Amino acid sequence: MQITEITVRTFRYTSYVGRDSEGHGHPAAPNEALTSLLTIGTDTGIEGYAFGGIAPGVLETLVKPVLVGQDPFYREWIWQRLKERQRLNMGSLNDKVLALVDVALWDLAGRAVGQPVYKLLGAYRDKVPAYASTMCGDDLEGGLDSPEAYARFAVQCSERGYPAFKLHTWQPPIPGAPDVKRDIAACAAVREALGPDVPLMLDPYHYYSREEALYLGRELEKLGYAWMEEPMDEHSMSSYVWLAQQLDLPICGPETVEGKMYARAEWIRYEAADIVRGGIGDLGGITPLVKVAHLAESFGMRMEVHGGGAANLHVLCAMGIPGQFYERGLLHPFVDYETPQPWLSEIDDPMDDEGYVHVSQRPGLGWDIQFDYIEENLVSSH
Ligand code: XYH
Ligand code: MG
Repeated sequence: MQITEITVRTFRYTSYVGRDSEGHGHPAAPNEALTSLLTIGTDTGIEGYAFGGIAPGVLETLVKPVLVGQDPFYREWIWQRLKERQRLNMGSLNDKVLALVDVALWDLAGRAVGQPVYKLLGAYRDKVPAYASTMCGDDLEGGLDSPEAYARFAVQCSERGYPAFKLHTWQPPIPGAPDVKRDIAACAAVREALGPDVPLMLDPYHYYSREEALYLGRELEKLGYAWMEEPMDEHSMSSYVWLAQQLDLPICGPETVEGKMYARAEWIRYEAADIVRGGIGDLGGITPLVKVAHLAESFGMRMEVHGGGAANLHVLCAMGIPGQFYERGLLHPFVDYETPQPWLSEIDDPMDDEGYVHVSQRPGLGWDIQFDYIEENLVSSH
């Protein structure tokens, strides 16, 4: 089998989410948005898919020269070649591009052999407990505009079946943010509402000072929280070493710092975090995410995968480390999370009443793609 073509189709859809000036998502009036489908085609007619786009220049000059003509089952070889090309092309060949290519190659492999990806990785389970991961706080009446609003939404999520809950609290440009005392007020309200035994986590403003992060950590210890993630700039690993040394509360990270599995090896080596973190978008695909899972396991550490979606879910179903959650979200009282996007027949992460997300048994990553919708709403292709 040989890779013969790689295409990107960009198409329109109606979104109910808007982005603030910092890029955080919030509920919004219906608005036209664009997304893309990457397709890797082969000489056998079998294709692999990933949702996202690669700019034409990057695709032509940096991606196709590595992939076209290659056996698509040589995923490790392809991933290593693309990673090496990043050194002088990081502005364009970023980890998100590597992730798209790698995910599409894993999807292709599953479709070729008629198996879901988690079984190609070495299945461990078919379902994963989820936590409700909120959108960042806002100033919308009835939204996530107060500690009481978070508490109300936490109860709603608990009644839906979620066994755990993570707050993303208020971030700039929301007025009054960032504010550690307001963050803790929201965390305390949620603990009060859900009782003492529900696993709760905080993911606050990502640029607090050491002192502010320490204050948050000590208050979360009093509230019995399960972990805190990314309270400071993750480029300062020494700040996390300092923080982790002073807290019993587990610190979960890194999430967004560059460096793939190498950065996580250094965070583990220097004890900057107690729980390892990363997702396919942060690391550059399924291939490196599995590397990090095995790295964490080798140090007796848990790993909490960043973000939802089919690719992260398939890796979670092939991880032998106990105790991971699936991050389901980002959720909000005003946002309908359960209805699939019009280009898929079902959502990636159906959750039962006990709060378990079930992985698809369809080949590849399980997407039943509605190609008619994509063609009818096509904006461009390259
Ligand atoms: O919107 O800043 C944010 C969140 O941090 C989001 O990017 C991400 O989903 C996350 O942190 N998940 O844990
Ligand atoms: Mg996070």
